[in-house]
Amino acid sequence: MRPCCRRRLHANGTIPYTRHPPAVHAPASRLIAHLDMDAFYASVELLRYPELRGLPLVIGGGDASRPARRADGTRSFARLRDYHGRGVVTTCTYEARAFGVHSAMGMMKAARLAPDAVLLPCDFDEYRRCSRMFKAAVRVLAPVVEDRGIDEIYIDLGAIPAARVDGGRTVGLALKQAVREATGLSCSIGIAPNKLLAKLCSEFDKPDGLTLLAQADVGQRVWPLPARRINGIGPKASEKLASLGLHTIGDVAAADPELLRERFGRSYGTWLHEAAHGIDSREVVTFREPKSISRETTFERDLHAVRDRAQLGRLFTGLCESLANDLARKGYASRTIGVKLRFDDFRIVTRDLTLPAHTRDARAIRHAAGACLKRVDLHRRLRLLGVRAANLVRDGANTRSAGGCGEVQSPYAQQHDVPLFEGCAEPRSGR
Ligand code: TTP
Ligand code: MG
Ligand code: MG
Repeated sequence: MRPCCRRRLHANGTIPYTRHPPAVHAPASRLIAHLDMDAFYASVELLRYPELRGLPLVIGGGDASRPARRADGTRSFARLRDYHGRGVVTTCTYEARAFGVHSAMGMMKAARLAPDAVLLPCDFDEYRRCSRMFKAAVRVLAPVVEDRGIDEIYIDLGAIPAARVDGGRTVGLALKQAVREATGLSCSIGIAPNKLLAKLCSEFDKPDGLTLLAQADVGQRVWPLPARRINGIGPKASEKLASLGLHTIGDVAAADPELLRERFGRSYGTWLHEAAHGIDSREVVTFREPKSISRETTFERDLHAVRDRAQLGRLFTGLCESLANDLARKGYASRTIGVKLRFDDFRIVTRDLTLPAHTRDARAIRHAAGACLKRVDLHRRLRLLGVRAANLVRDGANTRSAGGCGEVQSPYAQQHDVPLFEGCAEPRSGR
């Protein structure tokens, strides 16, 4: 890589840059697609409630927002204006986004922007089912796939000769068609020489988009974008970049890499420089062992360990049970069980415990998580509770058999000495 514009800071602390950042040598050309489903959870809901098509729809309500059947057979839906609580929007349709609503926005704020929007609760089982279906459809055409979560994948198109002919356009269209036929859902695809650019450009033409981006297009199509659009530049880094006068990806590309290293550390500074030049040599990884699996939930109102003991007990047990189910479904067992708590002052506390043997037994998880909780000062009220399984091994290897490590027994709290919160099991999931 050739050094570029080695200049020091301006007197005002900003990094000087040139209008035309110099080219940086890129590795041999590859062809990688990033596929991301459009408004995924909301689009899945539209499959079963087609009468909501074209309307603003927000996903993230609780059980109270479940649709009801009227006497005449039609369905009645909850509206956002009727929502009271402090849940956040999980996702929403593009019609709702037109009102300024977006994922992670507080529901009450969303209700002010789009009071007439329809509200539905999450159905993770259905989203997971559709996720498996779209991924299977892609693998029929292009088997080298990296799973990046419930609604997105990277696909290595290198092994598909047809993809070379037109830069991947025909294969991209075929992938979109296959996903639509398998699920009834639309997705957006970006095709580029690496994962970083593919992920970036899959968003260029959402929803239902297909974007091809070559290395030579980086200057024209990528550099004008805000630095935050790069996956890996979060709010803190973009704030720090902005304080240095670096707002666009082009600004970062033109900045002195030594200065970036000085300000952001050797490794992240080097990565920033390369990412801004559209350089990324990561391979498409077809399988990755998870480091941990967790479940957490934010409460509708703050709960106190003593005054809301029964409710907390039920939630806690439900989390442990969901976690045990996740471990069983994914074929893992865990030796380190941890808890995460967020208090009403937003302070986060975690505790964990390493067991003598691996387990995925819900009772053993509940017991270990309860022991972790005993090590936390619970005088303040809680906003969030989470349970985490780490130190994972695959299927059955070296696992504890007590209670049957394969099948999770449910409900189990009635049969068990619940260490802190008490109550019966009621499975409930959080993200
Ligand atoms: P995204 O792909 O980020 O969003 P999306 O598919 O809803 O919309 P887009 O068309 O912009 O891709 O996330 C996939 C799903 O993950 C989304 O449907 C809901 C869920 N999700 C959350 O639960 N919380 C979040 O903060 C985000 C961003 C997504
Ligand atoms: Mg998506
Ligand atoms: Mg996504």
